[in-house]
Amino acid sequence: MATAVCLRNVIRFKGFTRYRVSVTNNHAFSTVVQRSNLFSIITSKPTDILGRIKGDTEYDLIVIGGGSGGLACAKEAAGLGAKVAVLDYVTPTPIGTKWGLGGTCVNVGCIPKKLMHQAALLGEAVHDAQKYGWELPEASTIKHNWESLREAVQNHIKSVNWVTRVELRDKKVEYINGLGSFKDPHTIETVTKQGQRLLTGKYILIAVGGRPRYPDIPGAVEYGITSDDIFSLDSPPGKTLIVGAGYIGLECAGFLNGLGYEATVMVRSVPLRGFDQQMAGIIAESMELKGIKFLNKCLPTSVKKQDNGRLLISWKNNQNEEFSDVFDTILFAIGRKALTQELLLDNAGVKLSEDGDKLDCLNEQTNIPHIYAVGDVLYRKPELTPVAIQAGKLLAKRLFANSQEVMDYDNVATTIFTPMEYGTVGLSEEVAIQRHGEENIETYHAYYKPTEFFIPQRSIVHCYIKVVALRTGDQQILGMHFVGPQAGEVIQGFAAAMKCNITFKQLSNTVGIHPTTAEEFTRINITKRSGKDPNPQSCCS
Ligand code: FAD
Ligand code: NA7
Repeated sequence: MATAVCLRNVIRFKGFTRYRVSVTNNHAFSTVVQRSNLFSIITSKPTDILGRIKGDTEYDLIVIGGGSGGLACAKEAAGLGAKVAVLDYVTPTPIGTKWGLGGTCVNVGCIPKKLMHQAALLGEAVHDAQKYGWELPEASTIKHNWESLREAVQNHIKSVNWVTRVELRDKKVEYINGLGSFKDPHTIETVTKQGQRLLTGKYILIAVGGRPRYPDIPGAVEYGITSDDIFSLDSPPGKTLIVGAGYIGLECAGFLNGLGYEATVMVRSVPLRGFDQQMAGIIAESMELKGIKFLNKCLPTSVKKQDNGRLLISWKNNQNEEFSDVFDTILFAIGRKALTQELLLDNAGVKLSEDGDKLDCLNEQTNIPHIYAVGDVLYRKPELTPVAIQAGKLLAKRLFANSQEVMDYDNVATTIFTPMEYGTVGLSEEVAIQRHGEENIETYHAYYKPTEFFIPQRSIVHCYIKVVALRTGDQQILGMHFVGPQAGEVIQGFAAAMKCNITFKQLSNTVGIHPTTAEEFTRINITKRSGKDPNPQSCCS
């Protein structure tokens, strides 16, 4: 007797094709066949109430989180023939900001940040342009329009959201707009507009990233905003207090000031703690010179809304002295928490890192062997988009293409897009000294003047580079640091050289490209130890 069957899904994997067919009598035939031998049915298993094969899984991979890491892994895995579902859901911020598919980087991180930074740089360039002969209206009459910038940035983001969805569809990755949590180690529960869904996966990837934290002080959540809100703010931010002097705090302060808003940074300890502190000092100094104020060693104590709508912020310094001032916007950039709480990890037996909300993994594997994690949710790994992407892709290859390659988290380059940008790869000078001893470290340094600064007579005090190397042999380079224009573009190539263990001898033997700022690394020759003046003698010496 012929039985009517419904082809539920098809998985191509390593030369085999698996056809899963369901029949009406609560049984399913899971067939694993060589492509040439289509219907040789090997097993017949009972199904559960949802029609899933008991003991089997619907998806090869379920990814929770459609950001940089999750999407990279999902697309790579699908390309290798795996059946993949991606869940992505954005909980609105306290003031109601929400966004589309793609995660932090695209919507409220790297991309809008870089665009706003560029807008700020253009403001400076307008002034330079006059010196280069452009006949423009009187500089003081040139105004920036926040609404136009916000609209341009948001339009770009929406186009990226759209392209991301199309890409997933093309690659046959199922996108589910729902918040995912564990029901058991192989089952993810989610609620979508269509109702509750249970999905089972052979492998599960946690790629939920993080969200900004708020301090535990009165008024912070009610009246404060974070980087999640700033890029889509309806009205201009006005006079802004940025609490936090990390990567994000300094970048936000930089572009707000560049766009013409009064910006003040409240620093708890030191700016850019964890980065090379000499370079961090140079960045902070250059920002101060541009008019950004710093409130050092201070902590906010409360935020109150006045009748006129402005915000009264109170704070204390490390002497316990109290201060207050009125701002239009208060932006908290005090770090980020990983979004692990909503995952109900206990249901899967996944353990969190010792100090709270992150996942301490070895090669992205959690304590439950089939559950993995990539991106910002990882404990003590760089919180950067390319890191999440690379780890996600390599993981997919290990799971579905027999690859052995693991992610190398060392010597990851990054750039802080402050007005004077800071690009860095490898060790800070202090960590190099800590690890190898001061007597074994040679630090080369130089101030330089970019050619394009000559005509507008821009100051060079903050264009500075530093190379930290071992002292012995050909002097292996341990860290490279660059403050100046286009720092990311400059440091990227040197990051590749660092991966190849570049030595100071090789760097010095590299012929520069003239006239560029990157060539300064090939000309550097003054050691700190020598005490010689690191200021530039001439442009071409
Ligand atoms: P995310 O991109 O955050 O994606 C996680 C996704 O999962 C989100 O969409 C989230 O809503 C969703 N999600 C969470 N929980 C669930 C759940 N339970 N169910 C379903 N979905 C869920 N990095 C750089 O390399 N360069 C930069 O210049 C840079 N600038 C930055 C500027 C700012 C202001 C910020 C905030 C970050 C910046 N970063 C930058 C960091 C970068 O954005 C992150 O490292 C990167 O986005 C991390 O990717 P991810 O995949 O781990 O998580
Ligand atoms: P960071 O780099 O952790 O910086 C957080 C900053 O906020 C830092 O200056 C902290 O000072 C400060 N901070 C932390 N808690 C408080 C409280 N409670 N009050 C006041 N100030 C505080 O986080 P970011 O959000 O800037 O960047 C996170 C990542 O995103 C970054 O690594 C990039 O990769 C992208 P501290 O130095 O701890 O004294």
